[in-house]
Amino acid sequence: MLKIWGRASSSNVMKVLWLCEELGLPFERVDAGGSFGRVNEAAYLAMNPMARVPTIEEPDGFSLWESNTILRYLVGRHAPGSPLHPADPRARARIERWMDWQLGHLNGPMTTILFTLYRTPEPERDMAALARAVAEAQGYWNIVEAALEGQTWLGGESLSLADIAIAPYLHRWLHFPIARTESPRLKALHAAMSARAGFARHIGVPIA
Ligand SMILES: N[C@@H](CCC(=O)N[C@@H](CS)C(=O)NCC(=O)O)C(=O)O
Repeated sequence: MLKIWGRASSSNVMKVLWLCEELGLPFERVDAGGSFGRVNEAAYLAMNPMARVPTIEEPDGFSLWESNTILRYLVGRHAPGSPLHPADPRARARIERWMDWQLGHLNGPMTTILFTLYRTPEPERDMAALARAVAEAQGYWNIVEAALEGQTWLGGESLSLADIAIAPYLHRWLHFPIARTESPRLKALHAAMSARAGFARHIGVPIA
């Protein structure tokens, strides 16, 4: 059975868990990272030299790290040509750009907000950095809000890896105790995600 190494509270682990549910793929999740440690043990580092989560491990010993690469790999292996990650180059590229954008742009300010509000004691919080991160993230979410005009899903007509890659961050953005611009299309996307069992189980949970 597929083994997924990583704590359930990790956004990057959450993406992989939701995809496995969409694919109907049985898996065993093993706690690692954060207070669970393990990521600096030699056996883990041999699979993932970045000492981060998630890492997937298949029964024959094949292992892989980088969450968005894992998403692409699992669709390619278990549901090639699926609308989750279609074969058509243009349809695929429209989805992949949001995956790269999530990693290259959205991730930074969203991590700052999470760490400031949930991982740092109140007296030690850098509120100026928090304000800068909220402003930057708001700009990025405005881009998503505009892109959703006339469509429910981010990458096209149906659920795709674009949605799964941004899902943990969308859930957090809409639930962080911060001031946000009204965003009806983001809320509609979140509602559509919430109707999927895998999202509800692994992502639509209290922020920790
Ligand atoms: N680009 C990597 C980032 C992986 C990453 O930074 N994961 C975080 C959790 S979201 C982590 O491992 N943090 C350290 C830890 O949990 O011990 C990916 O998408 O997989």
